[in-house]
Amino acid sequence: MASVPKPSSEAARQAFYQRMDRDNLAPLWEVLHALVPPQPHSPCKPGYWNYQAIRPYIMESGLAITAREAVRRVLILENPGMRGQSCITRSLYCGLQLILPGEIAPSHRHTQSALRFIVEGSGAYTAVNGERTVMHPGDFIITPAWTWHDHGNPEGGEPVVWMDGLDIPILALFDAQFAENYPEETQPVTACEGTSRARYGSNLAPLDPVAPFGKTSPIFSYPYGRSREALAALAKNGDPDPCHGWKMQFTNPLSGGPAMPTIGAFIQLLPQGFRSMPYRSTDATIYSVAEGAGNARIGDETFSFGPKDTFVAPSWLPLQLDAMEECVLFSYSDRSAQQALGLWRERRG
Ligand code: 1HN
Repeated sequence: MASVPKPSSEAARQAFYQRMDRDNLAPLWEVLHALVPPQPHSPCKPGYWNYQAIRPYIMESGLAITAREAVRRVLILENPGMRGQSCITRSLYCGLQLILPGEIAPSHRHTQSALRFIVEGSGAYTAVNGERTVMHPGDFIITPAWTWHDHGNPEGGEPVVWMDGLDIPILALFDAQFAENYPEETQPVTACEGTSRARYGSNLAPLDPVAPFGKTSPIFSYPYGRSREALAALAKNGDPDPCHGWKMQFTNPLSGGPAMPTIGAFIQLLPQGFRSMPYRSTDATIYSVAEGAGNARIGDETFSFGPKDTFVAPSWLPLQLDAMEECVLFSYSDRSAQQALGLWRERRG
């Protein structure tokens, strides 16, 4: 009768591992628990950037290098638990980009998708596939994957700073990155400003349904005025959600789904004195404060935030928001990607 073999000694095991190691083999049982944790276990930590404290570095970058030489003059917001990895969460990149009057950031395209949330200043533009849109604080702007894009700030204007959010680590995970430069510094303007909004963002759509940017929204600029007006109207009716206040997702009008296939973007209003019920979800989320001040409790850390500040809540750590004043928060996460793959979970309370 076959009997269960006697386990080898620890020393014999180690010798066994060393022998197989030479053939690029490793025993699963030594790493199984770490590979399949009972709940998210991330190197991503809560993080907070006070805009008034970091603004001098952003402005100093304007003296250190031109936008042309830098290609993109950006200070990366690195997650404190993942320094040196150019990411704010495991799946997303975040930076603050400066463009000074008279500067251009040259045209290129890449398979990474980008979003912009305008933090300070007006009058700079971004161009996407031949159409320019002028930036104002609070505007949400998309650069769909593989679209030519360049930025500029006309002479005589003011410095403009925006938050860039990109899905760089997602493309890196899949090794699906491609990039190329446009043959000239700026792409030609082929459509007047507002064309995309007229065509797709006016509760109208062309009769022949074409999605110019595939799964990404054909509207590449969502002005703050419109988002703010919608939030104000919602707040006049009904009660805020206990976890989110009045929170809305930026959508792709052709699909009704999220504006970008990998990144979800949101805007929410918290009335003055609102204290949210703790909330956790599997999408680590980056917040930019458009208006107001309050406290964000993330896990066991608490940050006091004000206008233009950034904070990040990792996957599955409870987030609780306290609004000392009426607040408007922009946020983005990889929720679109997780939902498309059936991975996303949330827990209220
Ligand atoms: C990029 O193309 C932009 O177009 C900003 O403004 C930040 C970070 C990494 C790679 C490409 C932009 C970027 C980027």
